Amino acid sequence: MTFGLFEDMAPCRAQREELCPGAVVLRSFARVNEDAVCEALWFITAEAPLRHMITPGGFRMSVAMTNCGSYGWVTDRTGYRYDQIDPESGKPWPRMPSAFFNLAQDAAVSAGFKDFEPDACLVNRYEAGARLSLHQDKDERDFSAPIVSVSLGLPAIFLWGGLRREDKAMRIPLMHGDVMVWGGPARLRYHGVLPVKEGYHPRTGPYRINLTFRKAR
Ligand code: MD6
Ligand code: FE
Repeated sequence: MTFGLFEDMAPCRAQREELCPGAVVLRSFARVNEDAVCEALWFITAEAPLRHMITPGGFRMSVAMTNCGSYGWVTDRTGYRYDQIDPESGKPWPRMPSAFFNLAQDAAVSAGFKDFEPDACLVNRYEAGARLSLHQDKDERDFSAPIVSVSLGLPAIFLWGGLRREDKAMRIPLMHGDVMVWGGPARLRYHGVLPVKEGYHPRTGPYRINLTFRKAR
């Protein structure tokens, strides 16, 4: 029997949108524990500050990045790689907070991927105008693990392409708290982010933050 009394206490984890086999958007999934997630974020960026990395082609990325976990994704003139050491500090990346690890694991389970043990979390910060061009995530050793991607703060339009760069991309709006999980047959799909619009979000100020969890090694 329900009395409707606790309706607004229902976990905000209702909607799931299947984009294609292997890819799902879990709307508002990260909002259940957003205090802990946002707090942990400020510890990470204090220890390993966000920075604009340089692509192998010599361009400064408009997205500022840092990492936590055993491995961090980095790019410089020599190429892309996962590294256990933050090249800026010469120290290991900050530990992955349990609020991050648990969120990623819970989202993976909800999407049907059991036993996801992320060892890398890339933190992306978009200011107004920042974008990420179409790419595949293929620097990981093992494509059998999914990727879990958490959106915080300002909204963005996610470009969701196919397995070939020239495949037409769908446009998926991603809001604060939305989590995308993809793996299996979708693991190597092209994707990107359109330039983020100016705005202000109470959690993140003038930024969109994205956390992507991977099994790098
Ligand atoms: C972003 N995300 O949403 C950029 N990659 O800011 C990614 O590039 C990405 O969200 C692989 C899987 C999920 C992602
Ligand atoms: Fe990606």
